[in-house]
This record gives sequence, C-alpha cells and structure tokens, in this order.
Amino acid sequence: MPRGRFITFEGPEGGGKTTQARRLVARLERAGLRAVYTREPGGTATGEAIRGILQHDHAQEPVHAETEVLLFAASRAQLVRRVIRPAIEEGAWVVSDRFADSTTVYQGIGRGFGMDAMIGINAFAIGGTVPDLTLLLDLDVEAGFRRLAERQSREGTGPDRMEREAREFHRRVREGYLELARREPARFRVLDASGGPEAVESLVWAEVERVLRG
Ligand code: Z5A
Repeated sequence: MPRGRFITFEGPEGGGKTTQARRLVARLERAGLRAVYTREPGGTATGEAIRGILQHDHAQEPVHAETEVLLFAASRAQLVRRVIRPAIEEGAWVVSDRFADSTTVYQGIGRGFGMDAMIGINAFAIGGTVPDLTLLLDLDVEAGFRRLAERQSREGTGPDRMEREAREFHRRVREGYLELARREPARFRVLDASGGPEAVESLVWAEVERVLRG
C-alpha cells in the first residue's frame, strides 16, 4: 500500500482555510483517492473538548498563555496519533485545517514566546509527522476580518477568544507566517487568498497536482 500524504492549510483569519480544505478533500476524492479532513484544535474527542476550552472559555476562568500553548500541543499530539498517522499509513491523503505552524506563529509571535521555543514544543507533540505540503492562504488582516464579520452577521454569532485580540496581534501573526514560509521554502507555498473561492481553489489544486505527480 503506498503511503498517503499530509497537506496543511495555514494563515490568518478569514483566509478561507476551512472552505479550501473541504474543497480539496472533495477534489481528491473525485480523483479516486481516499482523503480525510481534520482540523485544529480538535479532530478527536479529546481535541474537541480542548477546543471548547480554548475558543469559548468553557472552563470559565482566564486561560494563561503558557496553558494555551500546552493545550494546543496536547490536542495536536492526540490528533497525530489517533487520526493523522494511521490514515497516512493506510494510504489516505490527510488535509488539516491548521496544524503546528499555527502554534509557532500565534503563540510564538502573537503571544511573544518566540518561534524557536514553539518549534521545540511542536516537535515533542508531532514526533516527526511533518506535512508534505503547507498551503499558506495569505490575506490582508482587514479583508479577513470583513469576511468573518459577514459570516457572524449571517449566523448571528460573535468573535471567539482569539478573534477578539487587537488587529496588531493579527498583523504580527500574518508577518510571522510569511517569515516561516521564507525559512521553509520547500514545504510552504504562499497563495494569494484575496480572490473568490474558485480562484483560490485553482491555486490550491495547481500546487497539489505537483505533489500528485511527484
Ligand atoms: N490557534 C492558535 O492560536 N494556535 C494553534 O496552535 C492553533 C490555532 C491550531 C482557531 O479558530 C483559532 O485558534 C485561530 C487560531 C488559533 N484563531 N483565531 N482567531 P477557528 O478554527 O475557529 O478559525 P480559523 O482557523 O481562524 O478559521 P476562520 O477564521 O474561521 O477562517 P478560515 O477557515 O480561514 O475561512 P473560512 O471559514 O473558509 O471562511 C471564512 C468566511 O469567509 C466564510 O464566511 C466563507 O464563506 C468566506 N470565504 C471563504 N473563502 C472566501 C473567498 N475566497 N472569498 C470571499 N469569501 C470567502
């Protein structure tokens, strides 16, 4: 059985990661491949419980920044061992809506712990399960928040804990992602996410086809 592949979507808010990850899974299936969608934080029962604490303050006390780092890492450690590795070993293509780079950037740059410290914690959590390809959906922060505001008014919801951070936090996050992509050019592809969903899907598919052919 040939080994599957591991593709991750990353980027600032509202870049269309969920939309594109779902579209990619559907497209891989149409190409006759087994594909698995997953997301972070979450993707396992333990991870979804952690997501509830991280996004919606379910524990009803402030989550300290250090605790936040370790909760993201714990969710990831569980996801890698229960979902990602077994699926890849069975020949599936795993598409993850965020992964370890989110901690490197949001906690490393946004919270100020430093990218290298977060890369060390990620290494413990993922134990060598590194994506074959990471698609960075890059979008201006204001444009991303406009998309989120439209969705929130459509669904009657409000911003979650991270979305409530200042715009400056999110601008540093965007710059952090671009810095990470410069550090790891073989794994990262930076895609312009400002076009419509179809245009972005074409950019995504062009990159994934390269992996399919390789
Ligand atoms: N976080 C962290 O700090 N550390 C970590 O290690 C991890 C995560 C793993 C997870 O939130 C939060 O946790 C996130 C980072 C932090 N923080 N924030 N804030 P989430 O999972 O709930 O949300 P998200 O990952 O940030 O995704 P998102 O903001 O919901 O957006 P998205 O997935 O990139 O986009 P979308 O859901 O596909 O689309 C958003 C809206 O735009 C929606 O109404 C779409 O219909 C619309 N859309 C999508 N594509 C387009 C295009 N191309 N044109 C126009 N409109 C579009």
